Amino acid sequence: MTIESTTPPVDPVDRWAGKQTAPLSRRALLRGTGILAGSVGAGALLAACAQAGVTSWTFPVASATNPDAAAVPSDPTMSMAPAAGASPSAMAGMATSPAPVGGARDPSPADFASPPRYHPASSTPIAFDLTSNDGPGETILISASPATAYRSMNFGRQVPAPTLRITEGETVHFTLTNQGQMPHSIDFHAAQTAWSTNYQEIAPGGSFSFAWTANYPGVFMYHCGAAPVLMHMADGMYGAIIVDPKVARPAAREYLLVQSEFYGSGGEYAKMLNNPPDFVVFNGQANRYKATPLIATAGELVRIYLVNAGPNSSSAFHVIGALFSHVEADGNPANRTGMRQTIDIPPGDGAMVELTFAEPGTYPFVTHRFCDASKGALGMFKVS
Ligand SMILES: [Cu+2]
Repeated sequence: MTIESTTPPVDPVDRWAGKQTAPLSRRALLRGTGILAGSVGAGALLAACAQAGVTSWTFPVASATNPDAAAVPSDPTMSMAPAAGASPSAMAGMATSPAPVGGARDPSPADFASPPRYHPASSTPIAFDLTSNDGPGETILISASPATAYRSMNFGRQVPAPTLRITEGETVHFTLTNQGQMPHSIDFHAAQTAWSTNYQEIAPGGSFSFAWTANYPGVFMYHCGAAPVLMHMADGMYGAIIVDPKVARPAAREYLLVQSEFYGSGGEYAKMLNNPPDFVVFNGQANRYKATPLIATAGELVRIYLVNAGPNSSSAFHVIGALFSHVEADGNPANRTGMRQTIDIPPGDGAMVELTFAEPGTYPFVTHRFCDASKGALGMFKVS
């Protein structure tokens, strides 16, 4: 159900037949929206280069005149390799505080891993408003050590985007306001609505609203679907939706982890196409919860909502030293199964796992695809 629009969506046929078959750089996108021509200094920021027929762009190293940009290490994976194999005792206290890098900010709030709380289903629509953002002010710190900045595109000026938690049967009244310099869109995996009606691109400065109802419980991804989708997703335009079942789950200590990949320093479409990523992260920053472990108590029920935003790699989620007592594929109680050790979450999917730590100690969590864990998809539970 479309409610209102201040700018008409881009024609869906143009969008896929045209833009999708010819990879677009940010430069091309900005030119298309008329931003480059009227933007002083934009040309200096966007240093385009052609590579194997695919255009990508990077931004220059930090300087006094361009504090938004930041240097990117030549091989950011090298200094992260020991994490997965180190002993728990050796890993405790290895935290490094994120240092400012050319104005880069933390990707998402410090408490992002603690999802919004369950609420009983209401007949009153849930308002969920997002802004879409891109451009020079959206540089985030995707790794604290080595300090690495990334020029993001995002919803709500954070990566991952704000979490939507609702209850099965509730209706969401959604508005996207595009504050960026290029078209953006929305795609709620929890919704059942026509792509051609509600998931179309919104021009810069425009806004668009529609309502949808969560008919199924689960853990879902949402993301921008503007072309090229790969770039908008790899640059940070994704978030999580938790749809609780009508009958509330038992009380537990709850966490949310969103796995995703980063390629280069932002907007590097050729790298996104070719793999592999430079960083694979939980909740927007490599090794974030090695620096600040998630806490739990031995014997209590711990529930983790998981989303793999990808855009390219599967997650093999595993907690070292623990077993999942129950798993729900897609986070749906209809898919509930018993004990599992490692669960596969393809890009664009979600899951829910429950576990109980047997005794106090430190328990790493990883994707058991260890090339990705070694690139930052590693965190710790500190269990008292
Ligand atoms: Cu977008």
